[in-house]
Amino acid sequence: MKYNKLPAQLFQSHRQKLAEMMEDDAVLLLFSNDIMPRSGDQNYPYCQQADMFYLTGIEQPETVLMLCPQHSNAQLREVLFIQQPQASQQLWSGDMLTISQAQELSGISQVRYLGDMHLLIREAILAMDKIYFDIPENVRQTPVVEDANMRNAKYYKSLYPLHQMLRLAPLTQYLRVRKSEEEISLISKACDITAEAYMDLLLCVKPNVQECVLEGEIIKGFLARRATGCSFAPIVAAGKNTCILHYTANHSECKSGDLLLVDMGAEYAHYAGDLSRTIPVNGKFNPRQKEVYTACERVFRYARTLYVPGMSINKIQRMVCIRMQQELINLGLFTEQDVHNESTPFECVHRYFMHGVAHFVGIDVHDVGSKDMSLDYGMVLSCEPGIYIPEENIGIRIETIMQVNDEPIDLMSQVPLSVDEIETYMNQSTTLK
Ligand SMILES: [Mn+2]
Repeated sequence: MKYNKLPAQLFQSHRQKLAEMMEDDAVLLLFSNDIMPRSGDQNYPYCQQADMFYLTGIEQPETVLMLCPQHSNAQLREVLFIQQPQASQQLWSGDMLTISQAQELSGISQVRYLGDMHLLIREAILAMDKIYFDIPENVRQTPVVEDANMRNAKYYKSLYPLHQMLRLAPLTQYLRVRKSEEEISLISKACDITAEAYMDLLLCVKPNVQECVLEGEIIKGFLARRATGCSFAPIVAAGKNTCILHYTANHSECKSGDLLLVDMGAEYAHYAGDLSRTIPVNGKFNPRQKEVYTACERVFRYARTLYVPGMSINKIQRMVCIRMQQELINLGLFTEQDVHNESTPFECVHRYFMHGVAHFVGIDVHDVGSKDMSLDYGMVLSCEPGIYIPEENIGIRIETIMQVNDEPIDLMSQVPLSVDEIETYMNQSTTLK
C-alpha cells in the first residue's frame, strides 16, 4: 500500500454500526469489484468496491464479506472470504493477502479462503429470511456493465427464490455520509496533497506550456506525496476550454492572456480530494478577467459560510444562486428586467452557472448522500461556484472542500484565493526560478 496502514478499528466500527441497522433475520453478502478489462490482455487499474473498502479496508479483488449479526453460531456472524494465494499468480502480480494479513487489516477474525464460501454462505442464508445485496444505486449513473454485486444478487435470487432481497445502499449511504474524525483526517490528507500539488503546479504555469504537461505535473505532485492516484481525471483547461465543464482532453496550449482552469483531486487511502482554481496563464489577470474572478470569489466566500448543520445542498444552491444572480447582473450579463421575464427560476443564472455548487466527498469524489438531506456535523462537501462566459473565453470555477460545522471549516484554506494572493504567488515563484 502506498498509504500508511489504517487502524482495523475504523472498519470494525463501520461494521458495528451497520450491524445495528440491519433488519432481524438477515444476512449481507457483499462482493468486491471485478477487475475491468481494458483492451487486449490489459486491465484497468483495480478499484475496490466502495462499501467493501468502507467495511473491510481490503483492496484485493475476489473478496467477499458475509455479515450475519444474529446467527446463533458466532463464527458465522462476520466472515471474510479471500483468494487463496497461488505461487503462479504471485509470480506475476506480487504478494497476495494471507489469512493473518487480512485479519489484521480488517479486524475480522473469521477469514477463510473462497473454497469455503458456498457452504458457509448456505448455512447462514438458510438460518435467515432476508439477504442484503449492494447493487449500484448512484442516481447519476445507470449501470451499463453488470457489476459483481448485481450478478450475485441475481444468482442468489435464483438459488433462494423464497428469501426476501433487501437493499444495502440506503444503509451504507446513511453511514458513509456521516464521517468519523478518522475519515475526516483521511479526506484532509487527500486535500493537503491536492493543495500542495496545486501550489507546485502554479510554478509550472507559463505561456505556451501544454495542458498535458501540467496534467503530468499534477499526477507527479500527487504520487510524490504518496497519494494512491487521482480521485478523478484532472481537468486542465486554458482559454475557451475553461467553459467546457468536464474537459479532460488536455490537448491544447496555454496562451498568454488566457485563463487556466484546473480541477484536480488526489486520492489518499481511498478518500478523495477535489480542488478547482482559475488563474491567468501569464501571471496577471486582465481587467475583465479580474472583474469576473472577483465576482466568483465573493460568491465563493459567501457560499463557504453556508455549510452549517441544518442546511442542505438544495438550500445552499438556492442561496448561492440568489447571490450569483446579483453578481451576474453587475457584470452586465443580463438585467433585472431579464430576471422578471424568466419563465423558470434562475433561468438567467443557469446560462452562466449551470452546475451544482456542492456534492458530498468521501470514498468517492462524488460521494453518497442526497441533495435534500439535512447537513450535520461530520459531513464533508465541495463548495464550487463558477461563472462561464464562452463568448469572452472566460470560465472560472473556485472550489474547495468544506467540513460542516457551526463555523464551517475549509480543508484547503492554504491555497491562494484573492487576485493579489494569486498574482503575488505566481510572480514570486517566477523570480525564484
Ligand atoms: Mn467537485
